[in-house]
Amino acid sequence: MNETPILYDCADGVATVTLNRPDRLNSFTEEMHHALRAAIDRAEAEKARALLLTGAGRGFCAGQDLANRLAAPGAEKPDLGRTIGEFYNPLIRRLRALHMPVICAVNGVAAGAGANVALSCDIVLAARSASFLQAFAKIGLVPDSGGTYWLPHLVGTARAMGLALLADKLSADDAERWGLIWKAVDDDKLMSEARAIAAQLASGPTMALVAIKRAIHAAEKNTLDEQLDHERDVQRALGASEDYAEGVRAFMEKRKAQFKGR
Ligand code: T3D
Repeated sequence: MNETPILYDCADGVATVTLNRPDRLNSFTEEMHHALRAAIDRAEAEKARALLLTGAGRGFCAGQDLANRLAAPGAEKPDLGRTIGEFYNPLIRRLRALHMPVICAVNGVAAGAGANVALSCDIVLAARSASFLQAFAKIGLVPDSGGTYWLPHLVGTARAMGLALLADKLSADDAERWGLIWKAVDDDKLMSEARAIAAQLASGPTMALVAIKRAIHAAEKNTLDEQLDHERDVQRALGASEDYAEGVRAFMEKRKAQFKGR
C-alpha cells in the first residue's frame, strides 16, 4: 500500500496532481478523496493557473476501490449515496467550476468513476494504450460521477447507451474519433504533450480561459439568444481586464503577450 495516495507538485503555474495507488489501479478510497481535495485546495492557494491530473503506474483510475464494498452475507448494505454525495459529486462539480483550466492525462485504463472524473476535465488527452470503461453495469450500478451526463452530451444517445449498457472498453483512439476526448497520443508522448498544453494554458489569460470553459458549459442548456447575451456580458467584463489590454498591446507591437491572469 502506498503511503501517499496523491502526489502534488506545482511549478511555473502548473499544479500536477497524480493519483497514486498504482497497485489498485489508483482506485478511490476515502483517504484518497480527502488527499485529492487537499491537493486541489493547495493548487488554488498557490494560485496555480492550470491543473494537470494523471495517474501513477499502468492505470489512470479504476473508480471506487471495490475491496471496500465487499459485504458479508447479511451484513448492513453500504450507503453508496453517502460516498457519491460526500466525495464524487463535489469532486466533479469542483473540477468543472475550478478557476483554472484542468487537463487530464489518461495514462492507462480509466474505469467506473475514474472514467467520469477524466471526462469532467476541460481537456482530456489519453495514451494510445489507455481505454475508457463504464464498468458500472458489470457490478449492478448506474454510471455516476456525471457519466450519464457526459456520455450523451459528448457522443450522443446511441453511443452513450452502448457504452453504459454493454460496459465494453473503448480504446483511446476510438474515444478521440467519437469526440469523447480531445486527443489520443503515443504513450511515450503523453506527459510531454500534456505538460506542453498545461504550460500554454498556465501562461494564458486565465480569466478569459475560465470564462471560455463556463460559456461552453452554459451552452449545454442555453438557447442561442441566452448564449449571445451571456457572451456580451462576459466580453464586457473581460474588456476591463489587464490581460485584454496586454493582448491588444502585444498584437499591435508584434510581440508575444505576457498575460498575468488578471
Ligand atoms: O461505492 C461507491 O461509493 C459508489 C461509487 C462508485 C463509483 C465506481 O467507480 S463503481 C465502479 C468501480 N470500478 C470497477 O468496477 C472497475 C473494476 N476494475 C476492473 O474492471 C479492471 O480492474 C480494469 C478493467 C479497470 C483493469 O483490468 P486489468 O485486467 O487491466 O487489471 P486487473 O488485473 O483487473 O487489476 C489490477 C489490480 O488492481 C488487481 O489486483 P491484484 O489481482 O493485482 O491484487 C485488481 O483487483 C485491482 N483493482 C482494479 N480495479 C479495482 C481494483 N481493486 C479494487 N477496486 C477496484 N476498482
